[in-house]
Amino acid sequence: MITLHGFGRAFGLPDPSPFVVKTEVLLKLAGLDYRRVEGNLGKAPKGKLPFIDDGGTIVADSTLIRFHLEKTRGIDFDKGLTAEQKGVAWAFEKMLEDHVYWIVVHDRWIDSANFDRGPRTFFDKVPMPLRPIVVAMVKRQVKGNLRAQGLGRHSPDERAQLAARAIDGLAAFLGDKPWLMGDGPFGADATMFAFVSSCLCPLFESAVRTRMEQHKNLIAYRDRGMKLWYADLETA
Ligand SMILES: N[C@@H](CCC(=O)N[C@@H](CS)C(=O)NCC(=O)O)C(=O)O
Repeated sequence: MITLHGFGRAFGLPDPSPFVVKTEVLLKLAGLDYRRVEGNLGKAPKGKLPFIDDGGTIVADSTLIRFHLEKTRGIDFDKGLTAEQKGVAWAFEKMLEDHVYWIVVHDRWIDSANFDRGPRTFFDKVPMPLRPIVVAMVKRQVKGNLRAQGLGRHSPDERAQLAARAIDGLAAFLGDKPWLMGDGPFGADATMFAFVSSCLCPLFESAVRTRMEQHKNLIAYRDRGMKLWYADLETA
């Protein structure tokens, strides 16, 4: 049995981390038995979640977990796609993971109202009077990461422009197909579902969410994934 170390259900989402959701959907797509546990960042091999424990083999990073599942279980999450389609799917995945992700992080952690509704609750277990110190420290780290990545240096309007281009591209490519590459779902849908549902999360006000809500096909895509993989949460 595979153990998936994530953050746990939060914000009305399967997990606050899109990378954990992606991994869980990959496990579901593969039809593998797994259990979810609340991970400990201090014990995570790369200091990030998700990671999995597969019978004693620890694998960290959602993409490396995908490779591990493909290698050890003989699964091909892209089965049936041409090399060109695989390239396109990969480019969309990485646009979401390495670009849109940071805009989502900015929206959740730097906007005070969003932070109070969401990430602040991660610290509820930290005892007072330590809590505000830990919150300030982690917020400073996140701000530093956003600056290092680069998106933290842009104005809100510039970030919104960048997000709009990505979201409009995703919506245009999806068109009226049920899944990103057509009759799927394929591996890229694990990533796409994770990010579309994260961006549409009603808890947070953001330009990303507003833009995404303008695309009915992305909303329908999120709903399709919820129904297929998280019917329990959909009705919760
Ligand atoms: N490339 C990694 C990214 C994972 C990641 O960024 N996880 C975040 C949560 S969304 C995390 O654990 N951050 C904790 C930290 O940076 O301290 C993957 O695909 O799994």
